[in-house]
Amino acid sequence: MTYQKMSCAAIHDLSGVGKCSLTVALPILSACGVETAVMPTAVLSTHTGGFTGYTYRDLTEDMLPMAEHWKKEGCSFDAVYSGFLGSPEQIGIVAEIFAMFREKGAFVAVDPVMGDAGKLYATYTKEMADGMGTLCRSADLVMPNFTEACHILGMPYREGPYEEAYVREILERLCAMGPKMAVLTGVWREEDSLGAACFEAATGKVTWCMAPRVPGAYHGTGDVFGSTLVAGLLNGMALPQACQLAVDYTQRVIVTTHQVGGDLRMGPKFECHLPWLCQKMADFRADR
Ligand code: PXL
Repeated sequence: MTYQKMSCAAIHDLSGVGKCSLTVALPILSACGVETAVMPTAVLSTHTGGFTGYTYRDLTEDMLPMAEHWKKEGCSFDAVYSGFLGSPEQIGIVAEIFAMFREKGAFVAVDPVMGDAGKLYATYTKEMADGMGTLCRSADLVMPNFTEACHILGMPYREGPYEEAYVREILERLCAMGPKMAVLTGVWREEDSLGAACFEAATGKVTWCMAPRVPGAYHGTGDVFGSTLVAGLLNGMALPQACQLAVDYTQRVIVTTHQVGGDLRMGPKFECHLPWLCQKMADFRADR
């Protein structure tokens, strides 16, 4: 076989129960052929969405020494991908880590995880949310939902349906902050569909990537989407193709999560669809 090296450093928390962040990013990136280094920003017994009494071990102090050690060992990455962060200091540290690996050519992807449905998550203070905005400025790609994008841009949060011009305005404003590419999740015009819209500053083109909507809200699916998007780009897909694949995979995962039911806090049932995703990536690489 021909071996294509693709590598990523994933900077997210590690939540023991309730699949999200690293427990989603690592398996998806690996399944897509991406050699992945992980930097846990904190270790929690569960994620913070709907659980109470969770443990929280902050790893802020370990982050820079970990990155420095990686650098000393000669590590370089095709991408650095950050998500949920645990403290305001971590945001500055992640910016430093971006700078360290960008020098060696890394593409920087930021999912400014901090809220949903118009509200910030329990652990996010206004200071942290503002810091996330600053971090987005140093990214090549940002992928907020509407809650996060509106907070970063200082716009009031609006419920859908969303007009094309409004979605374009948000995407353009995100790229005006610095990133070359922006993806906005939770986009919809008709009740029966849901997806993401992507934008590249170089072409000025907005593409809506949609799939049939499944009722309900599913914790951790933003991380399924983000990891698949990064994996698609690392496999060489153009942004709209990677975005549509991420929407399609996330939608399949949500269908199964919805069908299985039970405690939705346990996270998306993404494992059973990994073979489908692997095949899509393999087909794409074979066609190139
Ligand atoms: O999926 C986002 C996320 C990641 N990590 C932790 C979270 C959340 C959302 O609540 O609590 C710890």
